[in-house]
Amino acid sequence: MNKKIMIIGMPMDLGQMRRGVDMGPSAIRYAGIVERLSSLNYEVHDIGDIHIGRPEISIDQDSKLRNLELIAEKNELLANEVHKAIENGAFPLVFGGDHSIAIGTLAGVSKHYENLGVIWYDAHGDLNTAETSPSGNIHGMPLAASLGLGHPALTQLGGYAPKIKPENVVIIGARALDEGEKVLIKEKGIKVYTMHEIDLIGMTKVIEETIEHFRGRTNHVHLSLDLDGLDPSDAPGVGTPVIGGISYRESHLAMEMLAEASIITSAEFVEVNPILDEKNKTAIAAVALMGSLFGEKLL
Ligand code: 5AB
Ligand code: MN
Ligand code: MN
Ligand code: MN
Repeated sequence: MNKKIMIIGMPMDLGQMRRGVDMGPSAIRYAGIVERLSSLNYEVHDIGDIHIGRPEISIDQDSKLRNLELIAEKNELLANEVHKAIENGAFPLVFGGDHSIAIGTLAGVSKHYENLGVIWYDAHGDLNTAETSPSGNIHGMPLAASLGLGHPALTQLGGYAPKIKPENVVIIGARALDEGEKVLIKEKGIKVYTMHEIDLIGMTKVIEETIEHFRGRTNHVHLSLDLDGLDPSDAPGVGTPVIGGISYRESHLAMEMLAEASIITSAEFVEVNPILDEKNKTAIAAVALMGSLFGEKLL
């Protein structure tokens, strides 16, 4: 794996309605991420946070999307930093913020690769558009937007669309898909491991198959890890918890196998909300998972 890591904080909470997720980057730093990665002999550069400020929240009158323009504008800033990190030969590691930040991360990453793979580790599909969204919350739309589906302010971020192709996406941990998302998954033939498959064949096989799916297709895979992919008992500090999730141990195994295969070339850890958390448990879990993703061994 790339020995240089660029940490980028994206303290944006505009993609949903529960305040506090803007403190995610602080919570992850407080849980010791820089020390953890440095001890694994990485050259870690923390560029700090993208400036979000305290903008007035607004609803786009045409689309009913909450904070559409702001999210697009702030994500342009993130895309630029992610792009710069890759240009500088570093692994971009982004901390959210709600999952709407993935629109910016992917705009920055996919510019560099013809066939970027994406692992979407999440309880949700994040495949809504303005038409299918039950909430108007943009954190439920980043995967659709990156596939080129949805409002142009989101899909055209960075000046090009789509960022990724449906055959290069693997969703892991899904258990709360909206009807419109299910239709889209079938229509586009997106590979999804719901909790049903994880229970049935086990995380080992799920990750083996995922790695196999990307082999020959791409050498660059982005990991977009929403902490609500984990079970709320292991990661309570998230805005949209769903019971029956992936365990802490299964998640470690997944990260270790991905590290072993060394296919991940960029990552983001999102939806950590310290206000909803129990003694920073969720940020601590995120840091431990990043340790495994970057090659930490038990022995
Ligand atoms: B998250 C829901 N599908 O669109 C919607 O946490 C929830 O980034 C979205 O995965 C959850 O509002 C978004 C009901
Ligand atoms: Mn998500
Ligand atoms: Mn989610
Ligand atoms: Mn959420």
